[in-house]
Amino acid sequence: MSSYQTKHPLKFRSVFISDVHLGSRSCQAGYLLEFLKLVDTEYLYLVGDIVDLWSLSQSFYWPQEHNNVLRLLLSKAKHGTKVIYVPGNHDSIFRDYVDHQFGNVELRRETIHVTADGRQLLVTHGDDYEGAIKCASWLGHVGNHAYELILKANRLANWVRTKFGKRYWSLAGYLKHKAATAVRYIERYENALIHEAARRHLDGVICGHIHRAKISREDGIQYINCGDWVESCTTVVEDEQGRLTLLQWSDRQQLLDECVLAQSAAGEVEVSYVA
Ligand SMILES: [Mn+2]
Repeated sequence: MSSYQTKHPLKFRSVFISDVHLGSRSCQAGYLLEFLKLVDTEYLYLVGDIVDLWSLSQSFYWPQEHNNVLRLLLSKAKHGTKVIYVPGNHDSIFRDYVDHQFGNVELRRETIHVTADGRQLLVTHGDDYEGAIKCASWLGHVGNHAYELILKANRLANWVRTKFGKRYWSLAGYLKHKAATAVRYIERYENALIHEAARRHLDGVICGHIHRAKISREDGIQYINCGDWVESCTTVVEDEQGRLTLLQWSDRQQLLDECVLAQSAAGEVEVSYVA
């Protein structure tokens, strides 16, 4: 029935995923499973906040789908995919075990990915570089509870949209997009990471954390944010030539080639959250 069948498997050199938040009610595990099942990749980077231990400690929530995501990741690691896990702030407990190998999964505090065309990219969740911008942060202003509320509203809105056969849409993404303070916060965050890559004489940075997918270039430094799997269902992929592309996986009926939102070659591009 699905036209995915003709596309099996989706072959990439690398896939970068962040901010999945397994164990939280907002996690879009179903979409992620759907995507991961179709993917065949040499490298799979888990760029932090894969499991949401903050959320789990407040209320335990672990449906079968969330378990299936972990099982699929481990099975990929077992069957030849090089899986590199860079923990974030919501799964920071795993930072105590970095530079160890768990089964076939490699744990790193942060790491350097070398693209097929030889560029060196810093892979980090990103929360470490928040320090300087924390005081004025959007999250600081709105607070975690308000954010949770937005995510709840988003779930409700999408439930209604599904009933009417509409595509998935991100309310939190939309609101963040609208808020001027959020824009300033995002800019500061991006600049902090670009600055860090430049300081280390690297070609760019791949991060997550702020749930805002993007591929851009600033003063010759590439900024790549994987986005998330609680609102926007985005991922960054690298092909055999080293080209990095942002994908959005939010519509079951949508073909992958229609999901391609941006190509690094095209310059600065962003995911549009507004349906
Ligand atoms: Mn984070």
